[in-house]
Amino acid sequence: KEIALIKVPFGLAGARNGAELGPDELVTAGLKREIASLGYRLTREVRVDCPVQPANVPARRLTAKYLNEVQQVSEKVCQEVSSTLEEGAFPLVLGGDHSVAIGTLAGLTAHYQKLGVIWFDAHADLNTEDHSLTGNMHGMSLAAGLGHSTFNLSQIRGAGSFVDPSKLVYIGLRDLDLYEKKQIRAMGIRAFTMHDIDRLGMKHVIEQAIVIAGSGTDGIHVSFDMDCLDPREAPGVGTPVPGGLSYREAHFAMECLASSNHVVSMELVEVNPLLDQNRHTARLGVGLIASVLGKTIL
Ligand code: DIR
Ligand code: MN
Ligand code: MN
Ligand code: MN
Repeated sequence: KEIALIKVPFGLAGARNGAELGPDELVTAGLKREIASLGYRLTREVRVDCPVQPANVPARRLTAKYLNEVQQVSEKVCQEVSSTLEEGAFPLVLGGDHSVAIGTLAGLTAHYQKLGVIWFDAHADLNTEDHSLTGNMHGMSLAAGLGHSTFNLSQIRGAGSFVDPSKLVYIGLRDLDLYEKKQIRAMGIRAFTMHDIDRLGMKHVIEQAIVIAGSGTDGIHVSFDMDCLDPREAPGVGTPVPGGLSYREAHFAMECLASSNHVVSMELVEVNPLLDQNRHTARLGVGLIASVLGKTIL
């Protein structure tokens, strides 16, 4: 059992300052201790060099803010994820805002022909440069992964082919832009919204998600935006939305993923220490990573 820790302190594509502090906060909250106690060997630990806020922010409203910075970071993350997979280790990517997923997906698709993806999020992150209402690229990362935006995986050096929408599953959605709703329907993406979780229960939802993302694929990538959780559980996120996953729903989903043996990589993003209370969100993040890596109650 070998794991690589890829820390990506990048927050320019989020809605608020502070997500760039996420990787260090997760380590402070005990991440490496948890990983070690589960019997993993840390074979690589990198801190991707990320641009920080330039002194002069352009006044004109850009359709995709900090596009060049996102591209730079994506290429570095792609490289680290690729090398990790070549070495046979499990990539654990720590954000940063959710735009870091572009680089993760680039690296994963370089290695895996058929990648399953489970995207835990309150949001769909399907906006493009032309449709985003905010210009924040953390809301565009899956559009880039699917090849639906002008800026997409094909612009990342080293990336493979686009993510297959039929192997993608959402869990936790509850705040979508009109364009994103249309896209989900048009592509026929399996989306388990909070309504579906209320109706079906997390047991059914995660089992279905594992079937969709895990059968006929090379494995499942878990992309975990901490804002999928209810803000009472995880207040330290840039865009909290009421009515999210409970502590146990999230842990149960991670435990089921672990016992499926299909998970080939994970990223956990959007931990914002500046908005957190008593390190609650970071500690929950560490616990959820531990559950994916096989920690059980007994
Ligand atoms: C919104 C919010 N749909 C946007 N997206 C967020 O800015 O595109 N994604 N918060 O995590
Ligand atoms: Mn997200
Ligand atoms: Mn986000
Ligand atoms: Mn989100």
